[in-house]
Amino acid sequence: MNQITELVDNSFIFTVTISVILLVGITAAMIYFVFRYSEKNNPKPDQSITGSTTLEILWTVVPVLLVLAMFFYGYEGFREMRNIPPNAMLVKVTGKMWFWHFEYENKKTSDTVLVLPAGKDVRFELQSVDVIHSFYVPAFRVKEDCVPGRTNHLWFHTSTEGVYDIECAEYCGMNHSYMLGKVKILPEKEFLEWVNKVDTVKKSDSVSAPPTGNVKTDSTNNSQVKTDSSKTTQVKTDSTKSPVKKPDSLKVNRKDSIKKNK
Ligand SMILES: [Cu+2]
Repeated sequence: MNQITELVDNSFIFTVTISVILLVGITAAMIYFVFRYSEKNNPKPDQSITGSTTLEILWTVVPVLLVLAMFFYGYEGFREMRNIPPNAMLVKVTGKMWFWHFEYENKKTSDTVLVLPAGKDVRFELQSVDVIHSFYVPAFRVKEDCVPGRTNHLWFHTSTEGVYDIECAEYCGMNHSYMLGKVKILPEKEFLEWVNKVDTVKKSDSVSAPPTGNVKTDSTNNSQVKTDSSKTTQVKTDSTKSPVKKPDSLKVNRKDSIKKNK
């Protein structure tokens, strides 16, 4: 169950429902009044209504209650987003003009594609090396700025396997609109194979030190995930024998994007 998604959706549906009811109600009342109290129908204005304390109280109290209810639902979601589970696995996210760089706890790195295990809590430390970016994963209803010189935090629960979009939600220069990425959620076993595999492909513009030690996805569940040194032999050094397909096919070709942009 993804609590954040549910809370954000509830808050959104609640606010939109109230807004639609008010929009329809106010528009209908306006149209009715235009005809009912037109000069043509009422040549002599009715002076009998001078004020109504009941109405004054009503149209003050009702909107205040509605706004408080919207705040309450919004706050519920916000509180959940700030309440990072202590056992969550860590991924460092760096925004860079114009791509996303991810670093796992064992120093494994990945550009553009964020690979995660299914059914886990993952927390992110967000940073930027140049300008303000905003790490946005619509499927999980989370968005947080990456600000140079400070670290922001974010977390979500990776419910089911699949591929989801990552976007930059803060205008950050010429290729902002191409600053896209993917979250690729794999079964835990496949994820561990991927994350503990040594990168042999050197990337020119990123830090690509080989992984050091195995990543654990849950400090309480040790059934599959091990952190003890006896298992470090699992770290693969032979890239030719890897059964796991590198997720490079998902990479956004930035050069192509730039060309298309011209
Ligand atoms: Cu950006």
